[in-house]
Amino acid sequence: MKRSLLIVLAAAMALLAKDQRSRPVLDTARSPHAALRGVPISAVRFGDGFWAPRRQAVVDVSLPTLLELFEQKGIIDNFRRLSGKKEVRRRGPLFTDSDVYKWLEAVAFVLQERDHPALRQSAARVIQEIAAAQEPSGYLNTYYSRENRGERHKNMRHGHELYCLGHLIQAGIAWQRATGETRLLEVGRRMADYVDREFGPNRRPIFEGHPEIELALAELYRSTGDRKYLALAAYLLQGDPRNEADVPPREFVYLFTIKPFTSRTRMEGHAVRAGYACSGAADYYLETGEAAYAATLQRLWEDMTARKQYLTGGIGSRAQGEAFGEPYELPNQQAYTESCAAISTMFWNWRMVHAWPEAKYMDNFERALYNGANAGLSLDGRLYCYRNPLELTGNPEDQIRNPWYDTTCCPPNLQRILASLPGYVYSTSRDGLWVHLYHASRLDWKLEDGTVLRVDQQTGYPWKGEVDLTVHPARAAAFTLHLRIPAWASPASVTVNGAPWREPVKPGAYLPLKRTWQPGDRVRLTLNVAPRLTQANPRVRENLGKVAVERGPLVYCMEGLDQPPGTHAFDWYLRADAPQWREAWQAAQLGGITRLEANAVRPSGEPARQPLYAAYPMWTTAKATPGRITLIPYYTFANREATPMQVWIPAR
Ligand code: FUB
Ligand code: ZN
Repeated sequence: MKRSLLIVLAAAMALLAKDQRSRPVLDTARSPHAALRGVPISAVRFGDGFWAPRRQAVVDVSLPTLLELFEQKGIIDNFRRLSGKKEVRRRGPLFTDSDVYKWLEAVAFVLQERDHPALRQSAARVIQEIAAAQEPSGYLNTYYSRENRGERHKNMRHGHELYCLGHLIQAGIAWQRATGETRLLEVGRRMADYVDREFGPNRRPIFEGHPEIELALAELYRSTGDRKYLALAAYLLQGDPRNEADVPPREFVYLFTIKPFTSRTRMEGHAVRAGYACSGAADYYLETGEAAYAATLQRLWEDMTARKQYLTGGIGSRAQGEAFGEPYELPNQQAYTESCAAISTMFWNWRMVHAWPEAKYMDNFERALYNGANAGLSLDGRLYCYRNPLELTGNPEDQIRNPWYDTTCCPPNLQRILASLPGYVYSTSRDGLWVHLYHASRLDWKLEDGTVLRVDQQTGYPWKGEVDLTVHPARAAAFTLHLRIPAWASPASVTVNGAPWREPVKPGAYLPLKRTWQPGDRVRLTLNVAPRLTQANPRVRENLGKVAVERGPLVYCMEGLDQPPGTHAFDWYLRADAPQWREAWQAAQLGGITRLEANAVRPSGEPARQPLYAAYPMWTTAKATPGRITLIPYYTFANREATPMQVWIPAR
């Protein structure tokens, strides 16, 4: 080929790659019912701050070690045996392919931010193994092949076949957006085409017991423009009556999409499945605006947040079925609260805020981000929680953090959410820019009218409540800067170029700063991050008479090893009437935290020496010894040694 032609080709490829890198995590640019559009990961550069060490641990430790474990456990070999590169038995549960795809998606998000040659090369090798394992028909699943080939599409309720495909498609899209390469996406697309060809309303029925593919198909539609993928998502969300024959009634609860999604009236069944189903349904709404979807989504969101969600943003109270419980059934020690379930609420909230830009969705997102999901990854990036309970007895056998789980869905899910975090800070709308999250960062992007815009955020959030934003449009421009004022941040104030903003600053809403912005204009947002006490609805029986401590977006907990020597964490009653907080920045503790101390009392005596039951009053705070208790952010629990932990503390 002529040199000039090669140069033109290379330039065209570079342009295409650049175009892909400018696509956000959720690409609603052409979604007719989206009020907001995402901003690509590549446009937001995080500086030092709360998320920097967490995200660095993902890149340096978590991603490489998980790949090593995939190799050790034979999870990548599962692909090699299909391509004939290795003659080994298949290992792991039937959904292990999805974990590899999620890992790839996380790597792709890292690369969307900046190149990382070692991770890129590792991922490229894994992609080769995956592509080589695909059948000519397009079918690809390492479990339902060879000796299990006859099981294909027969175990639709629990088989995870389309669930795996969903993760493959998402990885393919993220990889294309990171590198411009379409190889992985083509693998996913071929399998999606195979499913579309073989199954559907006028063909064979199909069903996926674990929703996930719906989100992927919606994004595949956005990515390719081919509407058949959205139609397939709609078909799966609507359910096919042919699938309902011989489903035991209790499974209807569990299988969130076996009946039409719009027939759901409450959050129930397996929490991750429900959270993903709602996310996929919100995607479908963003594309179609169907009123029945809007009504169902809002009803379910209300049910979750008013009755079934933990203070940490976690969902799923029961181990049995990894499921939601009854309204207000929110036990602390038994809380199942799978990391993936908290993450599913983040996907859902992100879609909801793009449809209906209300602060409550990103408040809820932020709650799960800083607490329920954040707790899932150890500070060193090597260990993961599958469950994130709100109370632990301190029994070392609990093994709450582990490097590996047979069902290792949570580790790569945590990786992909942290790797993609810059993509969740901003959105645009026709009238301007939306600031959802606060973190030291630089945005280099453009408004929807084409105005080139840079925004610098300087902040020590969430430890500190001040956020300084400097707005640099290329030239003076009239637009609205919408700032999320979290519901907890009372009082909050805003100044622009040093002058108080003219309208009231309402917590729990986006504050629209509408004006003509000059390059260099300064906004200072001040959020009250003083420690606060939170009470649960009295119907949450387990939390009666207890309080939780929050500071900014962070939920706090007590760990036994921080409490006065010789006392048990569970014996203390927080002086809710006069806590007399002391806040201390501890740079060397738990990766750097603001530690809290509060007044508390401890009834005299030793519960371990009391009978199990005795005449009232056996244990009261009437005669009590005062003391000071110590609290640390919940996400740091169980990072030192096995010790009792509690979020909800008896109050006096
Ligand atoms: O079903 C396999 C995995 O288990 C999924 O990723 C999660 O929902 C978890 O519950
Ligand atoms: Zn999980």
